[in-house]
Amino acid sequence: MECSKAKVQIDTSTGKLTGEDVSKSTHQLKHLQGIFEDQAAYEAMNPETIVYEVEMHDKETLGTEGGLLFGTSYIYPGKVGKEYFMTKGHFHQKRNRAEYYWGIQGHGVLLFMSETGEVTAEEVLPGSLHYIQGYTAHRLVNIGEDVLAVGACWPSDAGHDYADILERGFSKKVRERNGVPFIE
Ligand code: PAN
Ligand code: ZN
Repeated sequence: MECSKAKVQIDTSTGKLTGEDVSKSTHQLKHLQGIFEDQAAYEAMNPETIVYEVEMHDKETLGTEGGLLFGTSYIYPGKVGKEYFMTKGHFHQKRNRAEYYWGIQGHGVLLFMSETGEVTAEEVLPGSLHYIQGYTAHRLVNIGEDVLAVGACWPSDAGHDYADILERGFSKKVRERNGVPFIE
């Protein structure tokens, strides 16, 4: 029997995905209107600045029940005012869908928020594993000096609901205070 080579490769030290059905999305400051609290600092920055990128192995069509999606997110180091660069954050559209995250490179914080607004946080480091239960919004924040690379695997029918977070935000922010990150 022939044994074929895998169609996709992951560089386990960086999270980089290459091969078939790999796509990439880039999130610049101009796409993140309303996400950071300091509007004046936001407007003073170059709108082309890349805040984060997501590489995805999307073999399954979005919305396929029973399938999985796999991705690596890269959040770059930086701040808007006192607030560290972060992802938009979302609930899954199908609220009960869970997800795994794991730290690959860099230093970050993963914020979890319940539907009633309670926030908890876990430190993201190379080798940390994070289980995101259903009904829980999630956001990655880079509190380090280098890129934060985080792996993820989630159901292909989970979907992303950004509207809820855009409207009410996360009830806790990750800001720099006296040179150190603070969750408040
Ligand atoms: C991740 C996120 C990724 C980007 O793949 O989609 O980190 O964050 P936002 O989607 O909040 O912009 C995931 O949680 N997928 O479900
Ligand atoms: Zn998710």
